[in-house]
Amino acid sequence: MSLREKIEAGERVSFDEALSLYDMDLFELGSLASGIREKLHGKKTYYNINRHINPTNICADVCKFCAYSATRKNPNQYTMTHEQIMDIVKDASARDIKEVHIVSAHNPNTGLEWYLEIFKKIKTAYPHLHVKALTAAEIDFLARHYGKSYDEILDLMVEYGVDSMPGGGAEIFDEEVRDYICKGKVSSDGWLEIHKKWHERGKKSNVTMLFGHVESRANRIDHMMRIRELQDMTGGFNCFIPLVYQKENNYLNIKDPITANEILKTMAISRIVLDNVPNLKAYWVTSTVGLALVAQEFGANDLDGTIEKESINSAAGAKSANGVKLGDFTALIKNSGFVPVERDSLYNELG
Ligand code: V47
Repeated sequence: MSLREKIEAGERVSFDEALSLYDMDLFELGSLASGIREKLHGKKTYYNINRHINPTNICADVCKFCAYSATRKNPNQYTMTHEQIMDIVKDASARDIKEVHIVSAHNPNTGLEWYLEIFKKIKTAYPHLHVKALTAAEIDFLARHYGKSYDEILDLMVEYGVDSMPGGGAEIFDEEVRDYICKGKVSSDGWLEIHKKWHERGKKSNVTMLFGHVESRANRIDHMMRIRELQDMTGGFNCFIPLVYQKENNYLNIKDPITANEILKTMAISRIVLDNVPNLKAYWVTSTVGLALVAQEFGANDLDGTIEKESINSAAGAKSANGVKLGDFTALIKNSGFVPVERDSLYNELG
């Protein structure tokens, strides 16, 4: 049986087979990934009406790829008050958002309650809003800084109203690359352990991969394999999100940006390898809207959402600072031959 036939038959691919897929013709790979996407989701492309909030950019960590942290190249430090955050939520909820996605830097000065009270205040005032908050990197930081275990922080998150966890902070699991790009941050095992514990509480999360910097193709496949292994155990990942590295204003100094061909191949391969993760998100913020639309032909069935305001990736050069208008978003999906379907944060269809 050829590798193509094996994939078409729905059989699982090995590490070596996955790596060899990079040698396949782009369009052949696209048709294989599309076949899987169609079986799972038909022509539907999901989106979510959401608001990103990044409450502080003061960070105890020093990731080389980050342009957002004020302790790196960004001179404009800020920490929002809860009142400022609630004003943002009030304003956004008037536009019928369904989710707030809250990711902060690792601020050592606010106290643990500052992080947690945000969630309780939002859930008390807007119980219908889904709070997606705290990456495993933040959880690891809070646990270490405040002398708590992962379990204690995760229990507090549940108590204060966090509904699901975003997939940030995964970067690349390979320890050598990780040491180079984000030494000192949550380890790969720590990241996976936190998500495992979250899933064991009956909760869902996402998982990202930051690619297009110093990592090799083998590093990407290794990253996907570690996700697949955990997902076999817990089934708690809703969505895989490959994040394309943005090169401005940071310390990685990558001269050659990754090509569109390599991005689409990586998307398609992830759709094939991650046979147990239901959704593949083309995050338009880092891929550009245009390439995210093309990625629908390479396995992606989710384009995230309107976002409204985005600070982390736009600091590094992405054109996402002001989100995208809902009408434009759905029209673009339709015009590319797919069916836009609004979803909630747990992938239930709305409407
Ligand atoms: O973890 C930081 C990444 C992530 C850069 O779960 C960069 O639904 C590219 O995780 N170039 C935060 N990426 C964003 C994130 C996310 C986004 C959308 C949806 C979800 C979800 C999660 O941004 C960080 C880091 O990997 N990042 N700097 C950069 N220069």
